[in-house]
Amino acid sequence: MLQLQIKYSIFLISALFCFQNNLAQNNSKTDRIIDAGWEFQSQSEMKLRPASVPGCVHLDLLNNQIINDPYFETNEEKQAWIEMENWEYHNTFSISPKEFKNEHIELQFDGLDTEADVYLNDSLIIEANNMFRTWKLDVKSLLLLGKNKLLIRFYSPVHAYSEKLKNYPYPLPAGCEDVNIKVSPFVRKAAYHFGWDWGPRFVTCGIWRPIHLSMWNNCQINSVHCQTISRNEQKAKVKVSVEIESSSSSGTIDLMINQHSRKIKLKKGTITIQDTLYYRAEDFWWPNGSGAQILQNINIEIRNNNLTVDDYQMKFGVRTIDLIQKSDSIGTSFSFDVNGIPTFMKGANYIPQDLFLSRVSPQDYETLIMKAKNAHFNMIRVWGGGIYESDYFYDLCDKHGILIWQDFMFAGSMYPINKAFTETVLEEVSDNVKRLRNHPSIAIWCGNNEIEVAWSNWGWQKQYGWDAEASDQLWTDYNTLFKSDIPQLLSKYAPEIPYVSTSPLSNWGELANFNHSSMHYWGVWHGKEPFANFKKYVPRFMVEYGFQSFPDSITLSTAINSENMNLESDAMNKRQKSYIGNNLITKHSEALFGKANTFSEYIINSQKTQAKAYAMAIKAHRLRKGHCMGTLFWQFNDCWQGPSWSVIDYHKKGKIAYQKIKELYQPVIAFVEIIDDSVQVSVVSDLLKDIYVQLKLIGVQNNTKIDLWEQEILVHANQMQIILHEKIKKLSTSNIKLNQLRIEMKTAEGFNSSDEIDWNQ
Ligand code: BMA
Repeated sequence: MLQLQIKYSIFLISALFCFQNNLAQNNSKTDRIIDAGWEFQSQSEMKLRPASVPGCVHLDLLNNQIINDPYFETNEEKQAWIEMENWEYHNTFSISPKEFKNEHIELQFDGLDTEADVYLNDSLIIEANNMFRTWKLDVKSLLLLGKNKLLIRFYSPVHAYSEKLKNYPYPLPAGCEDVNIKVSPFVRKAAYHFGWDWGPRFVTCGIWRPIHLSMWNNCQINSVHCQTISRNEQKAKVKVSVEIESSSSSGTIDLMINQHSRKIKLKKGTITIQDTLYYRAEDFWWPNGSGAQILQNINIEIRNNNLTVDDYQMKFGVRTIDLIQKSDSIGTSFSFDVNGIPTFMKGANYIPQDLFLSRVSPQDYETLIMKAKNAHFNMIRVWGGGIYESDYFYDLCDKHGILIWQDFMFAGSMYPINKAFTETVLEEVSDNVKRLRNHPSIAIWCGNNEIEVAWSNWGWQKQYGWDAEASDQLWTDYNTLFKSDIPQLLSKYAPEIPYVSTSPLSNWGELANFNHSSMHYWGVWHGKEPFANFKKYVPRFMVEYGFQSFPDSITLSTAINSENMNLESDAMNKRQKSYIGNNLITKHSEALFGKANTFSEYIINSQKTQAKAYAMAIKAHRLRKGHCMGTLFWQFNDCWQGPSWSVIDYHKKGKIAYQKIKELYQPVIAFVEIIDDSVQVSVVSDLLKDIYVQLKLIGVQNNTKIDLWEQEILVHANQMQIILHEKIKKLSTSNIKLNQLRIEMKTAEGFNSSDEIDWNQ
């Protein structure tokens, strides 16, 4: 009897187990984030305190009142000790019996900054060495039912890499790092954390992006790739590729791609399934100013017996993008065709919004991208000394039509390229390319910032004492990574998006170079050339140029005590990170607006001076539309309260130049120039349709205005047109000596502009 009872109980238990196991098998994939309950400590103090995840050690120290605001006064230097410590992050999380039944339980770390060992229940599971990578592994065999321990130990990159640095055969240029032991080229960590010429040095560390625990059975969607593979004026063809990972070698599943269902035979490993979707021209995605930003829903689902196993939703923009680099009568073009239309790019260079990235809020992203959209940007460059931005950033760019020039994260340095370095970099590239490639905003990948131009023009070989052999080795390694390994990976994962190995491709040293390709023109600022040179040096595509100004006094006062609100104070002086210093700002602003009586006046004059510089440059670039097909000024935003080339300060306040740029980037705009003794009026249109504009030319003599000429003109789509070229004597009957000429433009669509030029003849 007892035996029978035991048998019966065993049958019941195993039936229940089978039933539960089946349930687990049929369960859809679940994902939870391990964000609560974290604590941190330094290895030298060993005292646990509450921590925030995602976050970083500086913010945790701040929240625990161990340190004061890192951005305040000269706290940057007082807090340098933080980068010399190792920091531990501890947590426990629990696994329920139901969760434990899943076939696969994976831990995924979206971002660990940077050099870190990860322990799960005292087993070392990951040795992380790259802030930009996603680390994922199946930890089912290490998990315990109930409580599990997670420990992440972050090592000071300075300590971790100084040995490697010592053993490396050659000294390496290291961005803007300004300390004795320069480890930044060795660490795959945001270069600006080590200091840049617009921001402080805070070599922070921590869990900067979420940690997921995801559980699945049988199979899951690994990645999706959507690409517009062909397009004509009527329609476009989109290829959707879905990579499925399966742990079972038999059985079938249903794969749904936008309601289109098909049966898939499972096999162990990964399989890729493709589908084709067709869209009409009305559904195309366009950049801001060229048309609407229509996003298509792409829904992918795996089903087993009518139950969802895994699903994936995204928004996709149907568009093609081509980078045109052709030899022509003057040199080499550099321009983008979007949906086959040559598109003049207007925008700026973007830097990370903070040194401590977890405190950049969705609201911060929205404010900045809306400011870009409202100022008629259609392109932003995510610069290589920062980070691959958050998904939300690219979602907003998709939604508002801002194309992205995406650098890979390398800037102004040479790297210790060897097998291990290349391996982690290629993982980083594939993680980020797979994450970003479906965004219609991604227009171009660029290998790095300024390495080729520096190699050929900045005298590195002499400065770092490399002999021929060293130079040869470094250059070969560079070429292997940026001209072979990375493009090879891109041709596999995102062949539809153009790639250039570096920016710029041409150097500003010689006038003839402006007929070739992409350019960073730093003659004004680093070369201390006059503003008028912006007019002289117009490239085929301007990726960087700029002039500094100070942020507003309210913004500065959040970091500087009132008694130090002057140029001479240590606190203010140490905010100026460019070797050029404040003197150049003072020189130009005094020449234009006179000596400032107060510091507030100095700030305003610096901003007016910057606005003038940017206006001169943008006018010159737009007037040469055709020759020049893009203008991206340096820089859009700030990462702290300090003087910089930005037009939006750390607290998101627009500087005077922001307003000016908003006017200058309008889709249609009129400009006046004086060429010899003639007045020339031109209209530039980036619109894709013809439009009538009303133009009025006015002469100004002190406070008196004289109407000189007026006309309504049909301006052709996407062109620069010279409307008037006339000797001033023919336009003005009066003998009054004019001080200024002004062209005013109005359109029925609400575009208004006015441009003026001093008349000294
Ligand atoms: C550019 C950028 C940055 C720098 C800026 C100003 O070349 O790439 O490296 O902040 O110059 O010097």
